[in-house]
Amino acid sequence: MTTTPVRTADVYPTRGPEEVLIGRKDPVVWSDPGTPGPLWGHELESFEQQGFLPVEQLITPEEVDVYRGELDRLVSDPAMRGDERSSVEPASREVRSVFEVHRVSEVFARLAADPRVVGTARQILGSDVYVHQSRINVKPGFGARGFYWHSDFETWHAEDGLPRMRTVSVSIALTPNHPTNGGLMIMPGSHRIFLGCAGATPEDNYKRSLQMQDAGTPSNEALSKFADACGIRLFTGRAGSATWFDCNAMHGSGDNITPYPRSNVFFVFNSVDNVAEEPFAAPLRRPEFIAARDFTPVR
Ligand code: 6CS
Ligand code: FE
Repeated sequence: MTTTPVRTADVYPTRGPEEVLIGRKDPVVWSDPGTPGPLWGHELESFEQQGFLPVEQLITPEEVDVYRGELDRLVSDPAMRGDERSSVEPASREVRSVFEVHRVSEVFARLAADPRVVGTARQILGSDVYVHQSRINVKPGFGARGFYWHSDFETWHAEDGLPRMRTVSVSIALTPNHPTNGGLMIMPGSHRIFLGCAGATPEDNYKRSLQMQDAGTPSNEALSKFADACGIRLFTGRAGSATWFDCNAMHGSGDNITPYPRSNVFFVFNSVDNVAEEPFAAPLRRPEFIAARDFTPVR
């Protein structure tokens, strides 16, 4: 007797025939006010309101040197170039991202488990957490491509089976984020509305979507409404700065045509009470290096 895969009710339908707007059904900050952790109460409130929290210095300049060195080592390792966990720039074929860096690299594993990092994720999500995805983005200069507007949760729900919005990302800058070199842009407050995208997920969509997303892309009309209502915030900061952002924040980044790389390390923490089920709107699961199936909490 075959057992049907366990999947909870789909409260965020997406990738059907029409685009849909659904009010968020989940808290943004899951821990009780006053819960101890790296963030102050007013910072948690700001995260709740905006859907993001910039941190001027999450790691020291000396630590940046260590992690930047590790990024350079990984990116220039010939073995990594051929590894399926590396994705390359469409034009230059330079390495664009390396996934699962918390498992590939002891150095990045330690950063994910650093109390300043995992402690903040636990404080926001109100539980133990595991790494759903990690990656280093090199975003070299001279034309590296950006990422078009999207909600990460829309993909993680549709393709990875994350049932609820109890997931938080942190992007830690390993090179300066200037206003000009393809920085992260987020629409403040956009995390409160789930935008279910139109259009079914093609088979092994991830092979294209990690270079340029098509399934899960909002319409121009929806993006115009979001931008008119929320505005757009560009994140700049020194190497060592970071941005925490909610899984459902509408965000994207531009191309980087300057000579200055915009490299970062990116961790996605998911609550152990929100583990991945079967995809809600995709024919197949994505590979485990993109969507973890090991739910062991980060200690
Ligand atoms: O598909 C994903 O999981 C990845 N894609 C983007 C553009 N952002 C989130 C995540 O790293
Ligand atoms: Fe994203």
